Amino acid sequence: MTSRRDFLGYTGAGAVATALGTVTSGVNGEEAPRAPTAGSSSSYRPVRTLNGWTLPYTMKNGVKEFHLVAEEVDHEFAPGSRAKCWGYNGSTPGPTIEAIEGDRVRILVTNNLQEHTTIHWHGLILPSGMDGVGGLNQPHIQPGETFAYEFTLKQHGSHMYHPHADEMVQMAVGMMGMFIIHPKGGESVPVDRDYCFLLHNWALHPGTYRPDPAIMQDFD
Ligand SMILES: [Cu+2]
Repeated sequence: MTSRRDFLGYTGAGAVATALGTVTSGVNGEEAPRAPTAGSSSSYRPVRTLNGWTLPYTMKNGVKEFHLVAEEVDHEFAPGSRAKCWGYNGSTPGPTIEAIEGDRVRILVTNNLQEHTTIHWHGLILPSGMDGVGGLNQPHIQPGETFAYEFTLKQHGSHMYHPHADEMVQMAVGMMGMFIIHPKGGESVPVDRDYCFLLHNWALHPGTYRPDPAIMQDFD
């Protein structure tokens, strides 16, 4: 697995475009490193999600608590080009979750869709019951329900989250987001700016208002 630190080392100051890309730039950023918070062991420079945003959290007894809401979103790809997609908290991709290696996180997931869902924390080392595969290590989150995921971050890196429930449909229509975990003790090289973005393959046919999930048949 490529760690976040390794990834920064590979890319240096150059531009990079991958599904989970991070870009560093030589330009002096205006954003100050974030001060340490209770329960966190280091400061970090907040990542900027291109065409996206970072999910706020609240501290609850040393746990960073986030709240994702799975729901339909009216997404505008370009001026005048809109579609009915699915995402989280009103956007696709969903908001970026940002934390520090060693943090204890609780992520409440409310399902406002009309079918069941889950969230799988792709690539994260965690207890099986938190891995988010519906019907395997947890019951599906039914419409109207909220499920609490809670685990300690045992690694750092640029990761993503997505459902493991009706996967081909739910991912094809936009259900995914990024999960950035900063290294405990800071980056090994100074970072002026830190960007992340998520690429996705959409199929929006003329005369339709919903993305075509069948396009995912070709994804591998
Ligand atoms: Cu995955």
